[in-house]
Amino acid sequence: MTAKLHVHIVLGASITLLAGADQLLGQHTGDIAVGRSAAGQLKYKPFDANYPCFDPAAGIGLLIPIPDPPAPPTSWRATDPGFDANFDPAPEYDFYSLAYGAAIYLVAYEDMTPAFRVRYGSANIRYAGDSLPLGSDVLHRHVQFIVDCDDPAYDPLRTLWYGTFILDDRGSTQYADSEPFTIRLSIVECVAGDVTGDGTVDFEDINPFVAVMVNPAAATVAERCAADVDRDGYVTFADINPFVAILSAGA
Ligand SMILES: [Ca+2]
Ligand SMILES: [Ca+2]
Repeated sequence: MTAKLHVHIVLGASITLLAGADQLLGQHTGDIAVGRSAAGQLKYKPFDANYPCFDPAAGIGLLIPIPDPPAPPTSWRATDPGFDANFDPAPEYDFYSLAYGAAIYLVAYEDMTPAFRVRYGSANIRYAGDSLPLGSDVLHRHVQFIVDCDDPAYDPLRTLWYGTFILDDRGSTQYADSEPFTIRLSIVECVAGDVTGDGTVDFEDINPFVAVMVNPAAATVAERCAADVDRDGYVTFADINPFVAILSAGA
């Protein structure tokens, strides 16, 4: 009864927000294409179906469990997406290759989600301002994205971790910093809103969605992932409007 009441309130109140919610459905592979604008600001290339690359605005990376024997896993890790400056220029996206002399760093724009870090060699990114080197104008580097299950701040109810970064040129080319961008990684693949897991988002997903929101601990990882429609890692009231937006779009 409570669940049904919630949904009626939501459907009556608002079918708004997040016009781009369906963008977050994509689970892209490939590397992040690193380049610059014509004006000399570092940037990544958006996803292009003809020349696929990983677009942080639309893609979600996949973490895999690393079990230190005996199980359960003590960390989740990914080495994809990597960073690659060797993509072709794409003037239609104002995307151009880096020039000789560039020295590109990945810098945390804000603190990363708890228990999450990025590592390359001995360099770690956890907090705002932390950085690690990506390389030169022809860089192609796969850093490690790590979620530490032994960290006291690790929350097993979370299905997705993220960090917001900028690209910083410390070389002679002196390109301007990129705009901040967020890289998201999930421990499970799912279609946002498809809580029943049958491949479509429809009214049959409403009651399961509400059930996950009311008691996320009782749901499976796949159900929590699907119900986390705004992809911030948790199932909360903030997921209601984006969920309704997907339902409406499919209706
Ligand atoms: Ca479904
Ligand atoms: Ca959420």
